[in-house]
Amino acid sequence: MNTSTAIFTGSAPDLDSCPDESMPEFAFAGRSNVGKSSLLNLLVGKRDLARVSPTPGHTKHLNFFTINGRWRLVDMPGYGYARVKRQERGRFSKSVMDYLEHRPNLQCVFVLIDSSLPPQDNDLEFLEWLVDHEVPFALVFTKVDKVSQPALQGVIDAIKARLAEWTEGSPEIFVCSSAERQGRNALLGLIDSVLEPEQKQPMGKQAIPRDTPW
Ligand SMILES: Nc1nc2c(ncn2[C@@H]2O[C@H](COP(=O)(O)OP(=O)(O)O)[C@@H](O)[C@H]2O)c(=O)[nH]1
Ligand SMILES: [Mg+2]
Repeated sequence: MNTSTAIFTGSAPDLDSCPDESMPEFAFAGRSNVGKSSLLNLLVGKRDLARVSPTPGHTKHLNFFTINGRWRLVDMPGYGYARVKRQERGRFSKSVMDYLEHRPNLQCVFVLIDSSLPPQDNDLEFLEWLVDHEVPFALVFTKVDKVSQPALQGVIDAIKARLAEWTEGSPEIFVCSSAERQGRNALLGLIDSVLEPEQKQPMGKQAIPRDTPW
């Protein structure tokens, strides 16, 4: 898929302020500094559409980007950065949880996980929360340029082992490096398969059924 246009559509502090529900949405979630904004920029082929923050914990709103006038990417506030003020830190931000639980046009959450770190408690808590709330998700291991192949496999296996404690299904897994422009086509391929159901899958959300959280 080409991403011929990518337009910043708005910033929402909470679910009520989100844009209309007319377009399928794909959200990027993960710890602050995991590489959400960088990966979003890689997907749309722009260097600076989403701000790559030098200050972790910076993005506190849901940021919406309309792609090809047809679907949206959503850059979500990161969780778990210790220097964010305590009352803003929470477990995960309320706006994120409300959005994930109640947004009808949300197709899939890409959960970004830093492959250069051992599994982090807040990543695991977030994954368990998604499983519990039957939110469709895929795993995206970021910054793979920083790790060896065996180390990457170790991190992936560790996360999969924890997920297996909560669900029988297994999510799609992507490995990405924004620094080396790796993973773009695979991610766009998943998005395409949801948007173009006649190619492979049944319509829309049925491609990633909410009642089967992997
Ligand atoms: N080595 C490497 N660094 C990355 C990669 N992606 C992001 N970064 C760096 O990680 C930091 C946080 O990235 P950012 O996209 O702002 O993360 P966000 O807080 O999740 O949006 C920045 O300094 C990026 O340059 C990657 O694929 N490889
Ligand atoms: Mg960011």
